[in-house]
Amino acid sequence: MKPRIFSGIQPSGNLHLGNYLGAIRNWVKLQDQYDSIFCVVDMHAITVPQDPTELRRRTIEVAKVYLASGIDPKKSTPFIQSHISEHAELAWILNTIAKIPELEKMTQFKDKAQKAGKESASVGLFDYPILMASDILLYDTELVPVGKDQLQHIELTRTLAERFNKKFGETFILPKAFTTKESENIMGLDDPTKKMSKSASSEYNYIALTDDEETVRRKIKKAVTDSGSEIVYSDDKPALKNLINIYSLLSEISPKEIEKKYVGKGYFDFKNDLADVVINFLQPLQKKIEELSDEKVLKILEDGAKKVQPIAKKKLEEVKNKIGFIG
Ligand code: AQP
Repeated sequence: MKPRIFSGIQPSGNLHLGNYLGAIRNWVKLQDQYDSIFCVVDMHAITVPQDPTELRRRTIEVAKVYLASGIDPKKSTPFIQSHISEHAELAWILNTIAKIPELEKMTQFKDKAQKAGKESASVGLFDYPILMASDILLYDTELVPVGKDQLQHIELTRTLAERFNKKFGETFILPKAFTTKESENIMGLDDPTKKMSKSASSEYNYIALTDDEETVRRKIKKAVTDSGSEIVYSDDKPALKNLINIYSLLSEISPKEIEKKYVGKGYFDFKNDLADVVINFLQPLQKKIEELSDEKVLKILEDGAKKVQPIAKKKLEEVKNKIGFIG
């Protein structure tokens, strides 16, 4: 039996290059070696307000991106989180062994609560990492391919699994995070100190996977750069480093080679070529997305839910039995 990986993306906005380079790209590579489960985490998405019609549309859209990017339903299992009620049930049980300070120190909660205004942040937003732990632990996941921003949540998942195992006996596998060095964090085009994010207030923060040619050129033109005019890959130039990373990951040309290519040239040439690289990547992906019908995608998601349901059911029954619930 192959070891299992689990990961997911929230249908909370337009998917962007960060989601692709930080997560989906790795999933596609890993699906041959691992028993792969990829979820559209709609229950996570509602931790911040969502328009119901948009949520439905985006849930299907995220699944289309998975499939168009190369997630193959013959090798992997995509499904919608809310179709498997065990996620919420296990999250409730894990809530009872998690400690409030453990959640209070989660960076993502602090950032998002600040964005929402502390008074308006939902309890669901606070509890988000526990639901994520439940997603992962339900399926005996060994590896979780995520972007760097999620590492703290995986650490908490391990802590909770260990605590449960100690208290009630061996039940959960302790999962490990999987990240790749280059794609650890794709930063915002408008601010290289913050990650590219679908819920960013400005559309100039991200390149959405659905952006058209004109939009990509406009956003890259507007992307912030550092002082000086040379194209160098260095920590002192975080904005440029981020743009070179995107260029490199999408073109498979190393940052060193990119530096060489632009000796004697400036930002104008570099940004023009970067826009070409991004557009050349996005256009075939967008064509594949358009070719997928909603009906076909929903069928794949339903089949996926049917496949994972018995795994989730069995694990939850084991947990309920161990904590003393009458089956
Ligand atoms: N900027 C990023 N760089 C690398 N990886 C990223 N991911 C997200 N942003 C970047 C990875 O994408 C996966 C799905 O993320 P998510 O939708 O579950 O939530 P998120 O991490 O909170 O992503 P966003 O885009 O910032 O969404 P919002 O704004 O809705 O919260 C994860 O594996 C994540 O690491």
